Amino acid sequence: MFVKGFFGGNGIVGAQVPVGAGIGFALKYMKKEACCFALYGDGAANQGQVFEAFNMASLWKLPVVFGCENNKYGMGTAASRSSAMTEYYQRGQYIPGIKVNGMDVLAVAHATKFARDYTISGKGPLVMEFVTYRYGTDTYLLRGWAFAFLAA
Ligand SMILES: Cc1ncc(C[n+]2csc(CCOP(=O)(O)OP(=O)(O)O)c2C)c(N)n1
Ligand SMILES: [Mg+2]
Repeated sequence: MFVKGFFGGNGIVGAQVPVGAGIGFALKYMKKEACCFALYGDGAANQGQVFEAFNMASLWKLPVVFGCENNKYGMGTAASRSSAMTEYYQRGQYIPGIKVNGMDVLAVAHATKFARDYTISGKGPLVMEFVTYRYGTDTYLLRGWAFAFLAA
C-alpha cells in the first residue's frame, strides 16, 4: 500500500477527494497514461468538497476514479441515518457510476481494471461504489460497537 504513487490519507474525511482530482489534473497535464483512484467512505460522501471535485473532474475530463467504500457505517452511524440517498454510485449525477460487490474480490478486480481503462482512455471520471460491511470499529472501540448496535 505505501508505495510510490500512494499520496496518503487525510484526517478531514472527504478532503482526499479534491486531492485526487488534482492528481488527475497533473496526470492529464503531463500526458501520463495513468489514472488516480481517490477513495473515501460512505460517511465522507456528503462532504461539500467531494461535489466540487466531481464537478471539476467531469468538466475537465480528468482520469480519476472516485471510489466510495460503503461499509454501511460512518464511525458508528448507519448510512441511512446520515445520507438522504444511499446509492452512492449515483452521487456523481453527470458522472457515470458503477456499483460493485465489495465482498467479491474478483468483481472488485474486474471493475477496477475496467475503471482504470475507462478513465485513461480520456472519457472522464467514474464514480464507483464498493458495497461491503464493517467488521471492526472506527476510532472508538466501545463507542463504535455501541453505536453500530443501536443504529442497526
Ligand atoms: C470534515 C470532518 N468531519 C468529521 C470528522 C469526524 N469523523 C471521523 S471518521 C468520520 C466518519 C467517516 O465515515 P466513513 O467515511 O464511512 O469511514 P468509516 O467510519 O466507515 O471508516 C467522521 C465523521 C472528520 N474527520 N472530518
Ligand atoms: Mg463507512
